[in-house]
Order: sequence, then C-alpha cells, then structure tokens
Amino acid sequence: MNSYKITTLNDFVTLRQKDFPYAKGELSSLLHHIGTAAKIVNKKINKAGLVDIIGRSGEVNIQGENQQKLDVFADKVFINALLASGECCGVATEENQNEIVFTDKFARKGKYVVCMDPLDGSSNIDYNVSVGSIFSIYRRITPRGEKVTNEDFIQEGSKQVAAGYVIYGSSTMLVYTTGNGVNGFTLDPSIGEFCLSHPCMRTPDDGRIYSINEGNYIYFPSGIKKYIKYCQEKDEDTGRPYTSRYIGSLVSDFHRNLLMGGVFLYPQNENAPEGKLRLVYECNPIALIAEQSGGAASNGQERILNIIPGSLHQRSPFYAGSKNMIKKIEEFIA
Ligand code: P6P
Repeated sequence: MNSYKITTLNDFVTLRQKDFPYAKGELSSLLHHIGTAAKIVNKKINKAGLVDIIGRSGEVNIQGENQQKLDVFADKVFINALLASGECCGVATEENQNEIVFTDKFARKGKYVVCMDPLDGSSNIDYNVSVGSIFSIYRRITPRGEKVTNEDFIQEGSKQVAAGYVIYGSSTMLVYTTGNGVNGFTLDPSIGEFCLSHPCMRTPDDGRIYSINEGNYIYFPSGIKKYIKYCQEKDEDTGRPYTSRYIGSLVSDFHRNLLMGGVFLYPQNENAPEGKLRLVYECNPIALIAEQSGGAASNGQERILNIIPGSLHQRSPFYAGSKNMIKKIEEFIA
C-alpha cells in the first residue's frame, strides 16, 4: 500500500525553517499568508467566466495599461494578506505608483518588504489563458518600527531572501525558493492545500524550446535576430531547429521551460527601448528561481540579480532559462 504522504506548503515551510538559524518563523508566516492569498485569487480566477469579474475595471494602472478587474482584486487580496501576516512592513506592486507603507504598529515592526506583480499576464484572462502572481521578498534596510521608504524596495535582486510565483493554469501551483533550491506545490482543491508535488526543481542545462514574441522581429537588436535564425537552423548535434513556444504569459512560459529546458526572451525593441518586463517584481524573482534551479537570467550583458534598480517600475531586457542557452544568447548579443 503506497504511503500517500502529503506535505503541505505550511508543513514544508515550517520544516525548512531550520535552514534559517536566525529566522524565528517570520518568513514562514509571510509565505503562509502568500499561500492563503493565492488560494483566494485562484478561486476568483476559476470562476472568472461565470461572475461579473472579467473585463476591464475601467481604471488604467500606472503603466498606462487597462486594468482588468481581477488585477485590482488580486492586488487587494495580496496586500491585505501581507498586512495580516504582521511580518511585512510594506508592499510595492505593479498596480501602484508608489510603495504601500503599512502604518499599523504591528506591521511597522515587520522585518520584510514584498514586491509583487499580483496578476501577471492579466490581458490573457478574458481568453482563458493561464496567468500568474509573482513575488519577491527582501529584508528591510530602514530600521524596524519606522515607516518603510523607497530604498527598501529597490534593492538588487541578489539581496532577495525569498521569491516565487503562482501559476493559475490547468492546475494551480506555487513555486518558491528561499535560496536553498526551488520547490513546487500543487493546489489540491479538495483539501484547499498546496501540496509538495515538485521537490528540488532543476532546469536542464540545455533545452530545445525558445520563447519570444516573434511578431516584434523587425524591431529586435541584430544579435537577437541572429539568435532566432540560429534556433531555426538544422543542426543535429544541438537538436536544432528548436521548438518555438510562446503563451504571452511570463509565468507560464517560464514555468514550462523550467521543467522541460528552454529559454524565455523579452529583448528591448524599438517599441520598448528598455524591454517590457519590470526588473523589481518580474525579472528579479524569476531570475532567482532560474538560478536556484540551475539555470541563468541575464539582461543580455549581465546577471539580472546584479543590477542595482534605479526606480520601482524600471524595465529591463530579460533572458531566463537553461544556462547554456543563456550563454549562447549573450554571445550573439555581444
Ligand atoms: P507581449 C503579460 O502582459 C506580460 O507582462 C508577460 O506576462 C508576458 O511575458 C509579456 O507581457 C508578453 O508581452 O509584448 O509579447 O504581448
């Protein structure tokens, strides 16, 4: 009789707490609350087709993008959960121009700040394409008890104490790292728990999938154009031509390549001179997951996690996935 051993996210986080001699459960509590928020967002997304939550909220977010109602909902759910954790003293999200400062006396003593894209790929929601939530956790720089300031949120990615994403796809998964490898949990709706389903996730050094919006081909830098042609050439030794797979939802494209091997590319182009993806709450967390699972993440010239952010919503060219493929891309760009 096979032992049907369930390790829930909370079991796992508590178990792994001993990896952090200094942590007295604060990070565990934060991750627990993120998991709870993900379940609430998941419930809403699964019913999106049924209740009047689909479509635009009528607002435009600071990126000038039409805000989908679920974006707004997810933003509120995660912010409330982080406040409730009592361990987080402020949050920066894609949906808000400035960081949100928690003034509650409890939260102000929090050790951590969180940067989030509460619902990435939301333009896909109306078409039932999978979307994701992305989070990045730092220890605050300013003294505990005081209000957080912008500097707490624009730290370089290598300073993250934890990062992860939720993918609301054919199943809902939460994938995260605290710097000791990457573990994936699948939501079992029958018990309402994220259960360990992908322990010690590793991305292959090489892959045969490249993910890029080739519709922008004419706008790409020449090195990227050459790399795309390289992917399409016939060469048995390297398994080319590769397969092109692009969902247009960062978390989904990245997650597939993490499991199968492959590379995601969002270069700068004439329409997006700095690239489209945001460094602080999209590139950095995904980059930490990429590296912690044996892959790599670059802006074409340097390691994403080494970039010192200048502002909360700055963008960056972004390449992430199998490390040998990232190296090849950097060679073509050079
Ligand atoms: P494009 C979704 O809007 C998003 O921010 C990412 O999830 C995705 O990878 C990218 O934009 C897709 O952008 O320009 O290819 O539609």
